[in-house]
Amino acid sequence: MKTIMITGATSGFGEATARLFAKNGWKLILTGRRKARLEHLQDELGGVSNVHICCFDIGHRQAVEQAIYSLPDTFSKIDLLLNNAGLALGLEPADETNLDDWDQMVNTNIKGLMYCTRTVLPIMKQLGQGYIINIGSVAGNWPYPGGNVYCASKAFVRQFSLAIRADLLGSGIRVTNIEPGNAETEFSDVRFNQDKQRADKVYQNTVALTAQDIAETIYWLANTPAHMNVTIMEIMPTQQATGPLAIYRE
Ligand code: NDP
Ligand code: 8X3
Repeated sequence: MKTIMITGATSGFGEATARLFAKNGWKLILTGRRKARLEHLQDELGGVSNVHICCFDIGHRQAVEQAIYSLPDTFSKIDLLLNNAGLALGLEPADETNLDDWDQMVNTNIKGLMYCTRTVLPIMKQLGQGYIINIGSVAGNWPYPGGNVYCASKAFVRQFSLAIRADLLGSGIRVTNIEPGNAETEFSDVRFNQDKQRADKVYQNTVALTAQDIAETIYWLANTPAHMNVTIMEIMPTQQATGPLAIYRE
């Protein structure tokens, strides 16, 4: 029985992935800050023998280490780490943004992902195999107004994924960066501080990706042969594309 550790399993991509992998017989380590949601998922997806939950803020290094070092024996062999927890806060131009929001995006999207990776890698190295799937974003490739630190944090995720692959050559450990475009989850509720009307507009009159689309992609990747590494995977809705470069005119 294989084990997947999913950061940010309480909603969106992480929750859909937890459901899909549970359905296919995997054991789950689920993390997030919302304890009630984690407990609900544990009950629903197989109870304590199949689902281990860890409630912590991923930006706190000691909390990450404590959670991983204290895994029960039956969950300690992690086959797949899904570094998914992340968020965007605000869409203001760089000179107007809230520095606390910038700190939180860096702490979660960059530092949290670093801490989980660094803590889990020795386990995989010892096993001589493993798979790290990072959730980047199109925002890491295609900057947009108001994206500032969010875009930069996802560019970090892309380059970090590529760089650790270089370190891991010969280890049997695979690394993929998935870069989704517009997907309907709680992402925009969080970005716009629970302003539902503003969040809903992001998905109005278009067909966005779903959390299930991304979960199925992750499941497909997990089942590719061990000799094959999909390095980068950018996925947009059909109804999304890049725009032209902007020109300011007097
Ligand atoms: P959701 O808001 O639905 O899910 C985000 C998850 O991250 C939640 O489970 C949340 O759990 C967790 N999380 C956020 N901050 C922390 C923290 N400090 N500590 C621990 N967990 C945290 O959004 P998505 O499912 O859409 O987002 C998942 C990932 O996908 C993110 O990295 C996002 O940047 C990325 N992404 C999203 C896209 C989209 O359009 N939706 C497109 C491209 C990438 P909790 O609140 O319980 O802590
Ligand atoms: C989420 C997609 O375009 O809103 O990463 O930044 S976008």
